[in-house]
This record gives sequence, structure tokens and C-alpha cells, in this order.
Amino acid sequence: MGPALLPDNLARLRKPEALKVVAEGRTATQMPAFGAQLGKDEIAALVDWIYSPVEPPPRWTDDDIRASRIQHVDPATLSDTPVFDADPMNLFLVVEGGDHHVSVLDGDKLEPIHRFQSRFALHGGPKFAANGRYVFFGSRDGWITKFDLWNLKVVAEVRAGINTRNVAASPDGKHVAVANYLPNSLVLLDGDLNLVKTLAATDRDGKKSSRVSAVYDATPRQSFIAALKDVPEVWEISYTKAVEDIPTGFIHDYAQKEGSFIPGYLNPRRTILDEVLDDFFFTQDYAELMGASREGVGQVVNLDIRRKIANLPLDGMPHLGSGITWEWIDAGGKPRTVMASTNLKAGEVTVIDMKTWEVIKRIPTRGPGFFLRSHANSRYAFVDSMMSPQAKHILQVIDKQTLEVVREIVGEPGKTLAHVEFTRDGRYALASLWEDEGAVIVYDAQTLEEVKRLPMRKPVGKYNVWNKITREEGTSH
Ligand code: DHE
Repeated sequence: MGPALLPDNLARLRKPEALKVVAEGRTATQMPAFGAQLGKDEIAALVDWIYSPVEPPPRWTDDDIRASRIQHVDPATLSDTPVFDADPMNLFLVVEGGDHHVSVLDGDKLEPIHRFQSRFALHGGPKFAANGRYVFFGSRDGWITKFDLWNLKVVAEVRAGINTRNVAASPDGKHVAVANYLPNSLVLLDGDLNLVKTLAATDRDGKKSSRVSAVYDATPRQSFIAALKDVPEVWEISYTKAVEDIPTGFIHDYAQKEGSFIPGYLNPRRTILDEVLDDFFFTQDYAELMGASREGVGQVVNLDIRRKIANLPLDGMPHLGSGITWEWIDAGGKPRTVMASTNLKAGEVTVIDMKTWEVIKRIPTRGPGFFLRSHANSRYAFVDSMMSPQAKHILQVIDKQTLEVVREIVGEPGKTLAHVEFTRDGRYALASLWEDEGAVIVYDAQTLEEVKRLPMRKPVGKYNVWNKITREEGTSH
């Protein structure tokens, strides 16, 4: 369920800190505390063991990737229109972590229409191709699944790595990128999950290897953006052939192409930073990226000039990946685009102006939270306090104009209530009762009253086709 505990991946964790993590667990991850079960010597032995080199080192080669591919159905047998009556643009996918299944919900009737077995421990949002037919899932253990939502069938699967972060897909569904922790690589696949190429994640000099923090599709740029976790670099990988070559080394004359260049198509164009990025968020036009390290160092990077342009006044452990944006009217009546993010270490939602990068407001919440969600048609944003044992059952509702918490939805103490997604029209908000015998709870997004409950096995996340493919401003990308 967690990252591979190999010495190479532990470079940012000192041994005394590792002892503490085993004893006390780790905030914002699924790593529990073992201090009550294990003695001091046992913990020390475990820590020595995870820092010992593994012989032979685990490998996952291009041949392994190719050999793992499974074609589940012949695409020629699939229908070109949906095989159900529900609005294909208002479907929801619910990832059920309890028994590793995915449910498909009709977003109008708010009823399940299908359920299928997924790979083990899916993580990150599934990625939809633009017409909403195909969707790609990534599991923590490296499996990528292509699902045909119109035919309700798994089409193909491939294992792109041993320990994977997330997956990104181009809107036409023809390019898929996979960010791996193990091996240290970014894997590029075609839309049928055939391997196109593997990019080894190393620094500009090819000397230092790195895990890949995450990869996202930047549609307006026709590229994938990835950040490296152990090397301060952001990569842009263009999936259009109409792109300039990438200069490498010293260039004598750009116009005359005197110097060394590699093709821009499917190769990394690097932005060199001062600090590594673990988590990031983009402006709506994808020209700028807001990034933060787990240590709370925030920076704004312009992807055209390929440089850091501002510091972000963040601390704690902001969770930019689940940030959302909206238009906020300031005291002078001026509309400003703001971005808000939860913080995995602090009970607050931070609201930032996306032009000046100043913090407009720190909204205190019940506890550190993971997810934030809204919809253009809703005046509210929903935030959880998942990381707080006392408040994990409480969802707080923030008014997007007053920037105040205006209401609380209180579940059963001890049972996590988190991760909201709206229907296509923003009328209903669906939240997860994040328990093995849990449920998706549907709330009226205006009255905030419960409308119905659909039993689910630990519904981790839910994703509305329309909100995802239109990159609705209230949803994370
Ligand atoms: Fe996530 C998305 C990183 C732990 C559930 N998480 C993401 C994304 C990143 C990320 C970079 C965005 C990728 C995307 O959507 O393509 N997550 C991390 C971590 O670094 C962290 C803190 C440590 C780790 O274990 O990797 C972490 N995440 C968790 C969990 O423990 C969660 C709560 C339970 C689980 O199943 O692993 C969890 N993460 C999620 C979910 C999303 C996600 C449900 C998609 C949110 C969305 O609505 O788009």
C-alpha cells in the first residue's frame, strides 16, 4: 500500500527519523504506529534491514512491461455507443478500496449500474479521455488498467512498474504516462497500453536517479508535466510532434541549431529548481505550476521561461494536488482567481491569490485534511479533517465568498467522512463514509441535507465523468 522501503528511496529520511516513523507512524500516509507491538530492539533491527541494500536490486525492464500486457477483449467486438441508458457524461466511478472494486453510478438516478474488480490499491484519480469513453486507472503496485465505460469492460492492462504513483492521459486517449517510484522511471504508453518508451528518471547529468513524484496532463500545452522527488527538476514531455527540439549542453546558435539537440517529442524538457517538488497544482492555462515539498517549501514555476518566478508562503504540508480554484470577489469588488488547498499537517485551508501569490486567508478547520471539492454552480467548498482522530467524521462547508466555515456535516465519531464529488450540474454532493462497511452519502448541495446512502466497501474516491473531462474548476485535476 505504501512506497517500496528500499535504501535508494530513503535518501530523504534519516535513520533516527525512520525509528520514530516505525514507532509512531507517519502523518498523512497509511503507515501505522508499531510502538505498542514492537520493542526498541525490534524496531532498530527493522530499520537496519530497510536500509540494507537488496541483492539483486529489484528490476522491472521494458521486456517485463511488454510481457505483462493483457488484452482482455478484442476491441472489434466493442460497441461504439453506450450499452446503457444513463447519461454517459454524468456517470461516477467510485473506487472501493475495501475489496478493490470500482462501482459505476448513474449520476441522474444516483444508483449503481455496474461493479467490477480492480487491481490492488488504486491510487490517484482515474484519467478520462475527452469523450468519456475510456478511462485509465493506476494501482500502487504498478498496474495500469484501461476501462471502456460505454461497454463497461476492462479492455487491456499492463504492469508499468513495481511501485507506481499515478497515471496521466492525453485527452484523445492516445498517450498515457505513468509516474513510478520503483523503478525510478516515467513510462510512456500508447492508448492501447503498449509500451512506447521508458524515460529513466535521472538528473540532467545522468548521475543522480530519482523517484517520480507525480505526472499530470497539461492539455493546453499538449504535454505531460512530471516532477522528480529526489532531484530538483520538473519535466515537460510533449506528446505533439509539432514541438521544438530540446537543447542539451552548450548551444552556440539556437537559430542555426548549432549545438546538441534532442527531439522535443516524448523527451523530457527540464526546468531546474532549487528545491524538489512532491506535490503540485497548475494555473488553469497550465502556464504556471505551484509546487511544494513535503517539508513545506513552496514555489511557483513558469513552464514557458522554465524558472521559478515566486516563493509560495506555505508551511506545514500543503496538499496542492487536491487543490481547487474559483473566482473570489475582494472587498473592493474586484474578481480574483484564488486557489485553495488543504494541509496534511495543519488544521487549515489556505487560500492563495493566483496572480500575486499572496495568502488571502488561512481558514481554520477541525483538523488536517486531505481533500477539498466544489463546483462552479455551488457556493460551497467541502473539506474533511481526515487526519484528525477526533474530527475525521466531520465535513466542513466553506462559503467561497466569505471564506468562512458556514456549516458542519457531522457523521458518526470514529468513522471517516471525506472526499466529495459533485454531480455534473453541481446539484448534489457525494461524500464517502470511508469504512469497510461504508457508503457513498448523497447530500443536496444547497440545503446540505442527506438525500440517500449507497452502501460501498470503503469508497476511497469518486469521480464524475463531466467534471473530470471539462476540468471543472471545483475538482482536482
Ligand atoms: Fe494520495 C491523489 C500523493 C496518501 C488517496 N495522492 C493523489 C495525488 C498525489 C497523491 C500526487 C494526485 C495524483 C492523481 O490524482 O493523479 N497520496 C499522495 C502522497 O504523497 C501520500 C500523502 C503518501 C502516499 O502514501 O503516497 C498519499 N492518498 C494517500 C492516502 O493515504 C489516501 C488517503 C488513501 C489511499 O488510497 O492511498 C490517498 N490520493 C488519494 C485519492 C486521490 C489521491 C483518493 C485522488 C483524489 C482526487 O479526487 O482526484
